[in-house]
Amino acid sequence: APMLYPQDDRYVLTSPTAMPQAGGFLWNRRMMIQTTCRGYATAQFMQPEPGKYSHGPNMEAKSFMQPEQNYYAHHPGRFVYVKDEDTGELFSAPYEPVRGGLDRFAFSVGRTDLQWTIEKLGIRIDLTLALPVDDVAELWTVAVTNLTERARRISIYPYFTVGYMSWMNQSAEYRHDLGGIVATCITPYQKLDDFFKNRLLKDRTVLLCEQAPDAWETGQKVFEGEGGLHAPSTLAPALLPCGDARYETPAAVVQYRLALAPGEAATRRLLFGPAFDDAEIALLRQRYLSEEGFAAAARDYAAYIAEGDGVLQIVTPDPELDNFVNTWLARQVYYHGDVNRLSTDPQTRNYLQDNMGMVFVKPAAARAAFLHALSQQEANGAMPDGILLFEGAELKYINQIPHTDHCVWLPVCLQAYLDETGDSAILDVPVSAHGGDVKSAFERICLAMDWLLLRRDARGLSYIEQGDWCDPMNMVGYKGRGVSGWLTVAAAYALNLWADVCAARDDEAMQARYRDGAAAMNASANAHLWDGSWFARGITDDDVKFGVAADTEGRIYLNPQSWAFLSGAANDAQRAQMLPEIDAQLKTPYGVQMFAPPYSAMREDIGRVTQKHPGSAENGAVYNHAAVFYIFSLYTIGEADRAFDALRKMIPGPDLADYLQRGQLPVFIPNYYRGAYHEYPRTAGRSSQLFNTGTVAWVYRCLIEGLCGLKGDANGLTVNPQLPSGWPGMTVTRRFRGATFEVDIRRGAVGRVTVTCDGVELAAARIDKIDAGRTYRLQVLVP
Ligand code: CEZ
Repeated sequence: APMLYPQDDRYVLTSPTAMPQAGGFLWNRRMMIQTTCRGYATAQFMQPEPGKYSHGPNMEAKSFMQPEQNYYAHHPGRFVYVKDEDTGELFSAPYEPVRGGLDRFAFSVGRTDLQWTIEKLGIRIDLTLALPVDDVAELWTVAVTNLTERARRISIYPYFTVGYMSWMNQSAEYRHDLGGIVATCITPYQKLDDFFKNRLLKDRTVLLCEQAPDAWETGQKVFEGEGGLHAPSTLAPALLPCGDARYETPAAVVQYRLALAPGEAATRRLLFGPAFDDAEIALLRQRYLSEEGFAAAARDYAAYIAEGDGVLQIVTPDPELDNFVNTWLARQVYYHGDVNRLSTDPQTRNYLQDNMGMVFVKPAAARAAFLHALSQQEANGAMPDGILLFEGAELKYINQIPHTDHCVWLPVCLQAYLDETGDSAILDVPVSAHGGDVKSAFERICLAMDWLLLRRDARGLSYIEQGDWCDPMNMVGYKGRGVSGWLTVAAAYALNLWADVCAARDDEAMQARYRDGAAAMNASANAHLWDGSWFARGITDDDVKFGVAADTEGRIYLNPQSWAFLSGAANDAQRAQMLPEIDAQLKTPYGVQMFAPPYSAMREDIGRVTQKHPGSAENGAVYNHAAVFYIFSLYTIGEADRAFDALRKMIPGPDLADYLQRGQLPVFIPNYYRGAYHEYPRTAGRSSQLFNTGTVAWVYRCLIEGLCGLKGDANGLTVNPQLPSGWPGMTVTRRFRGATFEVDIRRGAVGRVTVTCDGVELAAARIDKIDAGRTYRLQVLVP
């Protein structure tokens, strides 16, 4: 069997060692869990700030989700040790902590659960992890099957990491009354205020067992003994010691002794997660911990995930692309839009772009989010760095650093909403901000555009302060003079989009104001940033232009080029110069790098980005968010082949060498693949494994508007597919404004796109006055 293959709507990996970091993720409205194929797990839940219930072995720092995290023996995980009681032989599922040769290994990632099948010593272990919709709980099913012709006596020991919970107070014991292990802590704090804030935190971690175990252990050190996690000392005797933990690091491990006839199977269900008190623990148990409870949770969860199905299904000559688009892409878009990356103060640009994705999944949620964001606009038109989602939420981490791009995303993201829904009424919704100042959404966005026009230097270029889209570009303009080349053309693009909206409202004056503003910014970009064959990235506080041919590092950046295509700053002759430079300097087999060459040392006039490891993250990785801006821009200038080539490279595979190099399953798009293709070829292409990324909303837009060319506008659906030149055709099912479009796209001997709708050839390549509920059959011929 191949090492990696799709099976229905799942992906299966049959080696625990070929791609050790590869994993999958599940989420619900309150939590997220990412597990690797080998059993390590990272889980977070909202209360409402992100918290943990399964910890590392030492005090952990709190941070946002990070790329390329390492796993080690004591990393939090979910494991099941299996002991043959007759021979004493031991293995563990899914692979860690015992490791060693398994007879069979299959890690199967589904849209609604994660499964493993492991065989060794004639015993099969099937593990399933599922989540409910509205509670923080992992629902685990452990099935054990005797594959041999003889009766077997075995013990299984689910071992779930609790880890170092708190330096103030931590303990654990088995609670017969609740039917499981309960570890308890006090979230550590020092400020008096935190006492009052922390009172409602879920400071317990529980492992509840449907059937009472034969034995258990709750102390991490005792459990391991001198054997360590590879061969815990307490597994040798017949029974675990059944000890408690008193200001000792807790562990949750239970033992079931099973006597299995030939072919016989046994199933154990477990619930793992945080809880506030005994009453909540009892409730979780009652709600979920039974065959019916698990089945009901699975049904509800499947319905929840199905709400995120999106509006697009494709059949193309590239089945792996189809699989990703049809099974996984909308799911990742929905994850972003529904839980906002598990933060209470998403960065404004992330919030707006994640909700741009929601336009295709739950447009009503996108609408509410855009209005919510506008309600936090500042009096002068600026948008704050983050959008607070809960009463009492605070701007944290990067949101305490002034970035100047947030206003740009308003028209950019709203455009997708207007095209998809035609709901121009959103513009007239009154939005109250900063304590009662009421203005319509339209007026608020005009204010934001005015702010962009104002925050420019004498040359007409946009100030960057301590960052723009690029968070760590924090020292270009911290003295107050530096400007961003990308932001200048991005603002021009935003202004042009907004001028279109003004035009559609017959607001001639405002249209002219923003059209002129855009033209002025494009002119400034050309006057001060055009560097011969491409646009510079910016000009520092000390008047040094960077991202230019004279630079040995950071010579050409992708973002200013992409957005110059979008804004119209680049004319035809410039485009013809820029595209080959991008091909030559930025293209890699894993996608287009966000700049090159990467910085090898700090540039104090650029900032923190230059201190990241060369080829990682913003320091010249294939940063997919930047790559997808490029792809989107290519579709707007009719560069279908370049666009598709870069788009296809966002998805791992389909050949084995590519999978192994990226180390990731094709079930999500990560925020980056390592770049530094020429400097560090050994690591180039490696996935960050981080599935938080603004990329996916744009990938969706690229498919809708570019590849399939089935974009809405005020009156209906426009048809303009942009197939890569090697394709004879494709078919698309597109839901749009309540109707379904079955679209067959073929190449034909035509001079322009021609559309036949239910047998009738249309005068123009568009469908107006759409009937909700109707199914349209379109035959599309493209040149
Ligand atoms: O965050 C992303 C941001 O969420 O980086 C993008 C930015 O546009 C997104 O809004 C580009 O900078 O601070 C840092 O150095 C990190 O690089 C984070 O800002 C980065 C993380 O990868 C997101 O998880």
